[in-house]
Amino acid sequence: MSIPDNHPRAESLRIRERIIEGMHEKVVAEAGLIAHGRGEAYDYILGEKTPNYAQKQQEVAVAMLLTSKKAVISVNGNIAALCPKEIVKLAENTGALLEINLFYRSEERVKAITSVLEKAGAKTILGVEPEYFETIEEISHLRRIVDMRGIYTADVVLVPLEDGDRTMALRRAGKEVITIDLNPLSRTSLWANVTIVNNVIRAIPEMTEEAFKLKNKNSDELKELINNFDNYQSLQETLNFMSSRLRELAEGKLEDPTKNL
Ligand code: PTJ
Repeated sequence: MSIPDNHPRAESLRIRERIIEGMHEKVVAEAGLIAHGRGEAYDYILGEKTPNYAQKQQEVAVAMLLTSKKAVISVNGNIAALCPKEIVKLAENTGALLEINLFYRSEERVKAITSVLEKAGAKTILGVEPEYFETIEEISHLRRIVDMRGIYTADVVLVPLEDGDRTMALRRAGKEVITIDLNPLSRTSLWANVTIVNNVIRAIPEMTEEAFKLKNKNSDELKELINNFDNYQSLQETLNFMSSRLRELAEGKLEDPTKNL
C-alpha cells in the first residue's frame, strides 16, 4: 500500500508496511506483527528518538562486540524485514557473524530470510546448513537449533528483538548477551548483560557509527567501558527516563493539536 507523504505518521506506517510485506513473503512470523505493535507503543514513550541513556547502552554493546573472541548477531524475521542492510553493515564493521535463529522456525522462513540477507550483501550466513546444527538443550523450543560455528561456540551474542527464555539459557551457558528491546521490563531485558532500550531501526545504524568511533580505542579502554557498565542500573535509568517523560507530558508539555481548529 502506498502511504501518502503528508500523513502525520507516514514514516511509522512505512515501517509497518515493511513488516506486513515481510509476513506475506514468509520472512516475518505472524506473531512478529504483534511484537512490532508492542514496540511501537513503547517507542511513543521515548518520543521516537534515541535517548542519551540508549547511546551509552549502544556504546557498551559495541565495545563488547569489538572485544569478543567470537561475536554472533542472531537474525529473526522482524530484523530481516526492518533493517537487513543495516544488520549486515553492523556485522561487517564489528567482525560479528550473522546467524538465522527463529522462534517460529520453518525451512520456508529460513530460505526467505537467507534470500533477504543475501540481497542485503551478506556473504556468510550461519544457521542454515543442517550439517552444522547443534542444540542448546536448555532451550525448550526451536530456537535451540544453533550453528556450531556460530552461537554454539560464541562468547558474545546479540539477540535483537527477542523472546525471553533463550537469553536466560544463553546466560546459563556462560555467554554474554546483548539485546535490543523497547520493553525494559521484558525477561530478555532483565536477563541480558547489556540491554539497549531503543528501536532497532535507530539502534542498529547508530551502533555501526559507534563502531567507527570505538575502533580508535585500545582494548583496555574498551574493557573499561564494559566493566563500568551495570545493566540493572542502566534499566533503572531507562525507567526513570520513561516515567519523567510521561510526568512532563502529564504536567503540561502535552501539546493540544486541536487548539487552533
Ligand atoms: O522471527 P521469529 O520466528 O524468531 O519470531 C520473532 C518474534 C519477534 C515474533 C519473537 O521473538 C517474539 O515473539 O518476540 P516477543 O516475545 O514478542 O518479544 C519481542 C520484543 O521486542 C518485545 O518486548 C517488543 O517490545 C520488542 N520490540 C518490538 N519491535 C521492536 C522491539 N524492540 C526494538 N525495536 C523494535 N522495532
